[in-house]
Amino acid sequence: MKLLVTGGAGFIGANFVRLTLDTRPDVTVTVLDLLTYAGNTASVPDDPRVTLVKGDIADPELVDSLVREHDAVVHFAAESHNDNSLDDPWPFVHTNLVGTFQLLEAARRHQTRFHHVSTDEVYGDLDLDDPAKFTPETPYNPSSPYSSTKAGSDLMVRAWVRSFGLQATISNCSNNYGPLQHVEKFIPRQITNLLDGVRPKLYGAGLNVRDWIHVDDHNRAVWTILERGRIGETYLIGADGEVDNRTVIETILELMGHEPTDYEHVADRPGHDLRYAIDATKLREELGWEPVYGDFRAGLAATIAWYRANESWWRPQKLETELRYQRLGR
Ligand code: NAD
Ligand code: TDX
Repeated sequence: MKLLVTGGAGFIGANFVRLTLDTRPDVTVTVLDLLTYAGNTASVPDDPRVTLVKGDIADPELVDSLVREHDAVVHFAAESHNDNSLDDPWPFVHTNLVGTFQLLEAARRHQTRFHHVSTDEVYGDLDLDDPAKFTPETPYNPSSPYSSTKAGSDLMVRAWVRSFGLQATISNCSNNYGPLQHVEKFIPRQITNLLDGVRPKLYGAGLNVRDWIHVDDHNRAVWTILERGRIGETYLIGADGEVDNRTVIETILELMGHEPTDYEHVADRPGHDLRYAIDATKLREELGWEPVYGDFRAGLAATIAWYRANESWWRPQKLETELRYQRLGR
């Protein structure tokens, strides 16, 4: 099988390529990635079964020629950081909407199996005491330029399935953690701050809840859906990992040998979503997927160990990232 993986030099896509090499000996992978600030060639395995093509998913000729040569597309490429989308929404419109459009058109022309990777943020947020979780029936209600462009891309995929018979599936996953995540994101930012002797930064009061899942559990679910998912269906991916941000920071501090209170409060994110929570019943019952990483604390400890051991991977991103946060006042 020849697989085209967009965004395969980013966090989740690169972990997906690694998992694929480890578990699918019959698959070869082409990574299509623009290598933006978030893409890293060091994340793409140096392996004869992997080819890296540097290019834009919004480039119609390039996308057409690549999709034509592959059996399936797994679409991870996106502008993915909420804080950046509040600063400058345009790259989000370009990549998440126009880029997804060009991929869908190519997949339509060549009748190529397509899996679209999306986020739980398309559903907006939940109150802290709401017993409900997001389900595939929850109405779309995105809050940020990031989540609104992801929502738009999901809706295009659904329309291309219905109008053109595109062989597509969609997954909406909760917050991922694990190795190879850019240091702009919450968990790696705090770990690498501490390694640099800088106090972790908590937005607002830190009561916001995220539903954490290990990146390998997400990617195993993507493979499950690619192989056994019903065409046209949306599957929510989550591992019942709800934790508030303050507890995450306190746990990181403790695991790294600091006082759990040794962090600072910084300005809150405008429009900050309060809580995300996924009901993954459909994925579990229909496709038999189960997460492997049950213990968030153990997963965090392993992630801390990875950042400690891989400073050469994250160091080149760190200064620029913190300068950007300084400008945003966070
Ligand atoms: P990331 O920012 O780490 O990686 C994105 C990759 O896409 C980068 O390698 C970047 O260079 C590439 N890219 C950006 N614009 C491109 C373009 N125009 N053409 C080609 N490549 C381009 O993101 P991530 O965290 O790995 O997220 C991957 C996908 O998973 C995204 O679609 C995101 O919405 C979704 N998702 C992420 C999370 C999470 O917690 N990180 C959770 C749920 C869903
Ligand atoms: O320094 C920080 N301090 C802080 O308190 C940062 C960077 C974040 N936060 C908070 C904001 C969020 O409540 O931590 C939480 C997680 O923040 P992010 O890592 O920026 O993730 P989030 O905004 O929840 O979105 C993530 O999950 C869903 C991914 O970035 C998205 O791509 C994915 O769709």
